[in-house]
Amino acid sequence: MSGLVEVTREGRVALLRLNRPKQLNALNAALAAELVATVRALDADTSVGCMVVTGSDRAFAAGADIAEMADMSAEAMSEADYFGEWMDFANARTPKIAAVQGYALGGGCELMMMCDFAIAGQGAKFGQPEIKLGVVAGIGGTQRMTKLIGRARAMDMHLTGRMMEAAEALSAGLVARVVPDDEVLAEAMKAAAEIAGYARPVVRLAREAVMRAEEASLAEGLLYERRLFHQLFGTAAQREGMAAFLEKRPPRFNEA
Ligand code: CO8
Repeated sequence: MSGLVEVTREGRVALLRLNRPKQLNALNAALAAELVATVRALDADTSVGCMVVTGSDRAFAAGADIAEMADMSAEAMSEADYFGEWMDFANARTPKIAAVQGYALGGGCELMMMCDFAIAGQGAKFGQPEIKLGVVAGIGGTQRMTKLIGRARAMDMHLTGRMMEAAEALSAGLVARVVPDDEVLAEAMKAAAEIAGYARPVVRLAREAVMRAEEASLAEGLLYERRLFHQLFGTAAQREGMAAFLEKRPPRFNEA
């Protein structure tokens, strides 16, 4: 690991900080590989209940590294399956919260959307400016943004390449919460600690069920959710959670 992603732990929460601040955390192949490998390892670690992904004050990430990509050919892109490994980031079963300050552009906005939800600062700016570079989004921007904010708004973003301010991103549904810039990380860590305090297998199923809504028909999704609900009865988490409520005490999960 070359330090392009700094990892720190606070209890059951892992904080991942992108560490190319001078390049506004532009995502080059080395950073991408390190971030994906880090997430794979943390996802397999049963002592991790939630991850927070963040950048610097100026930028969450200003996109894929333009200098690195500029001279590449289609053949080289395809041969390297450039950014193909991001699927493992998106599919990690441990929840990931994006804590966003400053720019989240291009691949940076896509990275944010690969997290399960985002908490942004009031000064954050979002965009898919690839059109200005003569390309289109490449790690899910046209797909995930359209699911999140609808076709009209996604078209506006991808066809004009304009930036969206935090207040608009909140009302559009691109981010879950907007807080003052200097409170972003604390707010994200607090939410992550809350999630990590719940039963890990149940958190994973809840995440999976919500993600299923993007793929399945309503009838299939409802059935899937109901079956999960049924199957949780008799598990340690359900026994503890419901007993704690009835005994008027806080539940104790993840203590084994
Ligand atoms: N790539 C490389 N370097 C970058 C990037 C980037 N995306 N963004 C910023 N930098 C560098 C700048 O070159 C500059 O470096 P230097 O100091 O050596 O000149 C440094 O970061 C600081 O940037 P600026 O001086 O430009 O700072 P400003 O405050 O003036 O501007 C902006 C900030 C508006 C964010 C501006 O830097 C900018 O427009 N950046 C590019 C944003 C962009 O176009 N992003 C999309 C990139 S394409 C993409 O993400 C496609 C993803 C899909 C790929 C999938 C492949 C399969």
